[in-house]
Amino acid sequence: MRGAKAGQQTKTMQQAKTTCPYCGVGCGVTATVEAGTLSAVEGDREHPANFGRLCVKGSALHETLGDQGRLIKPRVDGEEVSWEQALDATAERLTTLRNDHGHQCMAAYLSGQLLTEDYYVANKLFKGFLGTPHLDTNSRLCMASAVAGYKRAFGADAVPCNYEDLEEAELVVVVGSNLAWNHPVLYQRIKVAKERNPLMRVVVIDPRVTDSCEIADLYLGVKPGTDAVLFNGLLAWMASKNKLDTVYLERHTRGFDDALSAAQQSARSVAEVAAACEVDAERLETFYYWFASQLHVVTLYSQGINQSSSGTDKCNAIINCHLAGGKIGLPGAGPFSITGQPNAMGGREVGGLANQLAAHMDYETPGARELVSRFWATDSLTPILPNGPGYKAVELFDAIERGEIKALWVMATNPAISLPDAVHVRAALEKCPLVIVSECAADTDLLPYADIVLPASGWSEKDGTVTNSERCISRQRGMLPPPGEARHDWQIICDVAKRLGFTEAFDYTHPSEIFDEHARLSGFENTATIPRLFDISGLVGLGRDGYDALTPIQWPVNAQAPHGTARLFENGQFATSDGRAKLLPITPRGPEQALSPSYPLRLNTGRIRDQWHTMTRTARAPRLMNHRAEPFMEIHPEDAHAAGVVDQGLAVLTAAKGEFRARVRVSNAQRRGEIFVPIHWTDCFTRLARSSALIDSITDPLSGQPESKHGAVTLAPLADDWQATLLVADGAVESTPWTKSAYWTRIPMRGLQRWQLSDTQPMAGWLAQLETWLPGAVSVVSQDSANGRLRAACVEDGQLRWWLMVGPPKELPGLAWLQARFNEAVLSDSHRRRLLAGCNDGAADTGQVVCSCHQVGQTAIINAIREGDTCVEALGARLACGTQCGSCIPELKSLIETSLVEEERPNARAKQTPNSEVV
Ligand SMILES: Nc1nc2c(c(=O)[nH]1)N[C@H]1C(S)=C(S)[C@@H](COP(=O)(O)OP(=O)(O)OC[C@H]3O[C@@H](n4cnc5c(=O)[nH]c(N)nc54)[C@H](O)[C@@H]3O)O[C@H]1N2
Ligand SMILES: Nc1nc2c(c(=O)[nH]1)N[C@H]1C(S)=C(S)[C@@H](COP(=O)(O)OP(=O)(O)OC[C@H]3O[C@@H](n4cnc5c(=O)[nH]c(N)nc54)[C@H](O)[C@@H]3O)O[C@H]1N2
Ligand code: SF4
Ligand SMILES: [Mo]
Repeated sequence: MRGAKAGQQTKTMQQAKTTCPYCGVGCGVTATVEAGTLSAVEGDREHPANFGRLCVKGSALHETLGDQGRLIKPRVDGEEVSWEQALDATAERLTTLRNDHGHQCMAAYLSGQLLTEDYYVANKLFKGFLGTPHLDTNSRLCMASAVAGYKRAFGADAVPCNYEDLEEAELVVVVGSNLAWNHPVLYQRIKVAKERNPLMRVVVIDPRVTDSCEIADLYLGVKPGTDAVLFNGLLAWMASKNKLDTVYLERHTRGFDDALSAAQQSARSVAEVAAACEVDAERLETFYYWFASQLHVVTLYSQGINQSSSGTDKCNAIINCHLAGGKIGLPGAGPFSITGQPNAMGGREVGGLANQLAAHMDYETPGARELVSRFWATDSLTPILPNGPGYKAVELFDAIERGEIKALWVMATNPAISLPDAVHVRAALEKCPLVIVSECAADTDLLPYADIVLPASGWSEKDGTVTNSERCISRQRGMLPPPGEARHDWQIICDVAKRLGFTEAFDYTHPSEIFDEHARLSGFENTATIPRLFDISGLVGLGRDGYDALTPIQWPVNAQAPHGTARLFENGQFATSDGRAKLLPITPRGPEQALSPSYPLRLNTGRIRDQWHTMTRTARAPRLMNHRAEPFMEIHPEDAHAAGVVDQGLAVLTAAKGEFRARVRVSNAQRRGEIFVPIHWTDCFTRLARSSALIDSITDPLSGQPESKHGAVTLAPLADDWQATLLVADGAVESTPWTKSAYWTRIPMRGLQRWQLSDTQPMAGWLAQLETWLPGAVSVVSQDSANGRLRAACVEDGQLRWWLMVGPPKELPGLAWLQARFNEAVLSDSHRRRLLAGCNDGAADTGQVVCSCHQVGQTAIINAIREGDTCVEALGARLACGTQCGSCIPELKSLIETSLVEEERPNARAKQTPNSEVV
């Protein structure tokens, strides 16, 4: 077993410390391996990101593993081939295209989910040795505006703060982030800090009332896209109330006068800002007062700020306020961009964005190209390195569409889903002469476009490092062998590089050697001529043992800071040429995707608590499917009413270029005129519920980040003649003809798949239809034709093969009982008799799962509340909900409040959270 050094070992059980592969919090995980499987995970108590905590996704990691559903063999043109053949084909086709069309016809599209070592060699191969600048990453969709904002203000892509700052702050401003769902462990840390320090305040700024509002002292439900006005307003207010840190401004910054005058122009008074942002003026001024009167303020921001056509400006509007108040470079203070992916930061460090070169150097810095070329020894190549930046993600796919880019290698991301205007992206992929895809999962929306498919190892198999949101480098450790013939990404890249003739430069035998080179480059000629903040030269020469034993450490790590650096800019010195931070004049701009009479509703897209991106991993843990089982759209009651759609009914959103079908959730958490949809569902799981099909490919002119939060759509009911739920045992059928229905979604469960179906066409005869859909005779059936209801099931050789209910899903029994029957070797007679009822006599449906850790449903919780358990602790004592990872606590509180309010006012439906009315 590799990498198990950092843990205790017994004969049959081994433990290793590794890092969670999901969000940018970067929690330490202690994994237990028994008899060749990873049997359990727990939070690493010593890891500085989480000190033992894990969220629901992290704590289900071991349930997402296993060989099933994994890519295990390379493929070329649809045929399974040996690695030799696949690698030869990759190298030969790249060489032919390069000979015919030049270096710049080749491109790579990488991901913040690669390890730093994978990233480093990919960047080195494409920019260094293939001489093409067109290597970009999905971090473009995620962090590009934050990067550009930091670079403009500080002269480097450097996150000033750390997680302790969130605990030490007197005020935490959470803007454009649903921390409770997307960075749950950080959220928990802030919550605990707030309990310890009653003076600490939290402000949440988000158009939606999210679960993060649970800890909010003040909530500002802004009009989408108005954050720059709001922060310009703050700067102008601070100036007018003499709340500036004039000494700090004078000593450590420049650009203040211009920034202030731009702010004053766009934000003439609190009333004007409040009107523009559609928030209550008094509450807005309360926020301004709190911000201005505290020194220890952290503003934490994420995709509600970044994913905008003016995202960079929004970042700088926030940073301006911190600089103007001197709220930076101190414990508990600073503008803190929280990264999304586990290694978004590592990608930025190696230079994975198309406008970067390597190791925090870009093309604009005089001498940087030559420096990198010297280090990589590419001086004999032509060109020694590309001359200037390459295409950013959206531009890259435009260039493919134009026929300019002929070869694309995609690693660990799914542009067919996550890039805006998915239809256009798919057309480009279709056209591209050579698409190479390195991937772990056997079934994704991208794989059908691949000419060459390369099976990659995944989490728990691969070895390397990742950097989290607070610049902390941690090890991911390989504990299991990759399934089938899957190989590590770095190996695949190096094997191709060697076939292309670059043997010496890619002759690594272990990721520790790549890390060593990366660390050396960061320190290489890192002097006054081309100084870089990103310097981990202190980690050079670890050797394999030192690398395997590496404990979490924050960069810079060098001679001056051998133990790492907790906080940047403490001395007021920035990475600009004059050492001063820059304030920028910001002229706010609204979303570019315009609303119109045809598309009058604002579309917001984002994440849900228990799923990760395109669900290739989280959907493998059935319990993570229960919190939100189907694709949905969240709609304000009045918009639902106006469009004639009902809660739990089906509806369709249409945008200029795409369509989205999903179940309706009517919710007061939404503002009027705005709809929220999740980003997670793909064609592998549902019909037409890809959020990116509704988003136009409009980007921020500076960062190239798409405006994914601000689409324009129209809403209509999805007519249905019937609705049905079909449960099918895994392996029971070879084809799924019911996917011709107008609506279908597949929900993986343990040992079976659940399908929710609906169609506009009447079903002539269900029993006849079943014969064409499913093999095996119907074993039990009950029919109520007058009401269009039917239940049927098939038992073969004592095993339950499928189960069907025609009728609205709200009539479904709790599915846990049925799931257990599907997993029974031989069905007993008494169970067989109850099949159609779908439950044990008297066993009640526990409702939609709220607590994923303990699988506690909403109905059970509401019943307990009605019986007097009216606090989270009491519910936990009775049902165990909320007692493990704590992610469901906001929802529990909300259920308590709603149930109590409903008891007082039977028709009240408003979601109540502290201070959370939409203002
Ligand atoms: N469970 C889960 N966690 C994840 C992920 C996941 O897939 N699932 N993905 C990870 C990744 S890669 C990322 S990038 C992060 C993202 O983390 P977040 O940024 O927290 O995620 P989102 O849900 O995309 O959007 C955040 C919030 O921005 C709000 N918003 C939309 N428009 C505006 C606006 O104009 N102004 C303001 N102030 N707010 C607005 C949305 O309503 C939403 O609540 O999450 C990471 N963590
Ligand atoms: N509308 C809309 N679109 C968005 C967003 C939004 O908020 N709204 N958010 C954007 C953001 S912030 C992000 S980060 C992106 C995320 O979007 P993507 O990056 O496209 O989504 P993932 O599902 O994370 O894709 C990762 C793929 O890599 C595979 N994989 C996992 N580990 C490995 C590995 O080690 N090696 C290899 N080779 N493959 C691996 C997984 O199986 C999966 O198929 O979506 C962006 N798109
Ligand atoms: S908070 Fe993020 S890093 Fe931590 S366990 Fe959850 S998903 Fe993993
Ligand atoms: Mo992201």
